[in-house]
Amino acid sequence: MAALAWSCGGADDPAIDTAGPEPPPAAAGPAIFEERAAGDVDGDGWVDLYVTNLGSNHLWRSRGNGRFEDVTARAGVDDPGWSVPALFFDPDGDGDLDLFVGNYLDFNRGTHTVCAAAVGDPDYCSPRSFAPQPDRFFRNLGKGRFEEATEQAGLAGADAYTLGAVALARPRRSRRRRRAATR
Ligand SMILES: [Ca+2]
Ligand SMILES: [Ca+2]
Ligand SMILES: [Ca+2]
Repeated sequence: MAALAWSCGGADDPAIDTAGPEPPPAAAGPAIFEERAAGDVDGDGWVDLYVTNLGSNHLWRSRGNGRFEDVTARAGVDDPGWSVPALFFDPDGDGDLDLFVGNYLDFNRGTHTVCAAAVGDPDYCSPRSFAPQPDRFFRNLGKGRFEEATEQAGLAGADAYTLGAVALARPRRSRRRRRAATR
């Protein structure tokens, strides 16, 4: 199964207001689109799409006719925090794409504050003014259903200001090479 992820957002993203120190939408309100990852999570041959947000993320399942349906709740892959990178990959090698979601920091209308620039004007606060949010790992149980396995993956407690992620795959050795290596 193929997987793909790429970045966007930032000052060039029309969805992001960079005109002043206005707070972002509340977590329950309209979300700021951050990134997306693409991969066939249910093995039906059609590439599905995971979109991260400041607020709820969304898994869009391709119906195969150019239309998508929101299966986030059914799949169990939402995250309410400020999610930025997302990766589909298969670290357990079972053929089903698992999902990593990286979270940035705890920034919403409730935690928003205005800081002062060096000249005294109101400005955005440094990222270090906010607490980092934990990353999440979701294991694909098959047919597009997931369970959170952050702790089992060894990622629990690794809070960081995550803005990017890369998955490195180790080539699988052939059965003959594995037998040779154990002799
Ligand atoms: Ca699919
Ligand atoms: Ca989120
Ligand atoms: Ca897997």
